[in-house]
Amino acid sequence: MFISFEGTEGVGKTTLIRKLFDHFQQQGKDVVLSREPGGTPLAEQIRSLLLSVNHDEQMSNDTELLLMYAARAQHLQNVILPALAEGKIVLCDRFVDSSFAYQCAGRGLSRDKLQLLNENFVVRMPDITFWLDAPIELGMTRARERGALDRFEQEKLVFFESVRSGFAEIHMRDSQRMKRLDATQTPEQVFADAIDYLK
Ligand code: Z5A
Repeated sequence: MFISFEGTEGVGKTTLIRKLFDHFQQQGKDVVLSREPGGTPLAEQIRSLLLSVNHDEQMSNDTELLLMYAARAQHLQNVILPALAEGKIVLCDRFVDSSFAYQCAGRGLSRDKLQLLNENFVVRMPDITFWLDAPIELGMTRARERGALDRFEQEKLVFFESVRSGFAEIHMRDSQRMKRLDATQTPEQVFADAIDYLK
């Protein structure tokens, strides 16, 4: 089973994934925890490029999209597909829906570009996607207590509102795969809702 976790910053994806990871391990299941962008040494280097604010020039939106997919190709081929082939459960912090929400809905890139990449490079979609949804300000407050902001976190509220609408759009057209979780609840309640759904 391949499960991805989506949402705007600070909504509690990492917190939920850790709880589910422990839950599956306690059940004696073989489970792999990973994230995007990243998940392999090379893809983690691409992640650093993407999140770093210290560039001498502004990163273009196309470059951002292609770097996301370069990292994804590496991650899919080297981690996700082999783990699934071995019958493991894969829990992935963000996947293709983030590209639609951030690069298309957020940055304004065309859907055709994304579709081209998905058709050619995304050979496996998640079986289930949990969309953790909460008002932007709530997630921002939670995340920003951590200190230094990365290149995405420096974006304005209006950008994240567009990203959130992007996730809502995916949820509307693919509600079979994407399950919305109310991320304003406590971590325990969010976890309980996810488990209920998985059952
Ligand atoms: N990105 C993209 O543009 N296109 C793509 O295709 C992909 C990614 C794959 C990095 O992602 C950036 O990459 C991301 C989009 C872009 N940028 N943004 N924004 P990331 O996943 O590494 O970054 P993030 O979304 O900012 O992660 P995050 O801030 O770590 O959020 P989180 O994992 O959802 O939250 P958390 O770490 O679990 O929780 C944050 C804090 O809130 C923490 O102190 C928790 O203890 C607390 N928390 C968590 N849940 C709760 C609840 N329920 N109640 C109260 N407090 C809570």
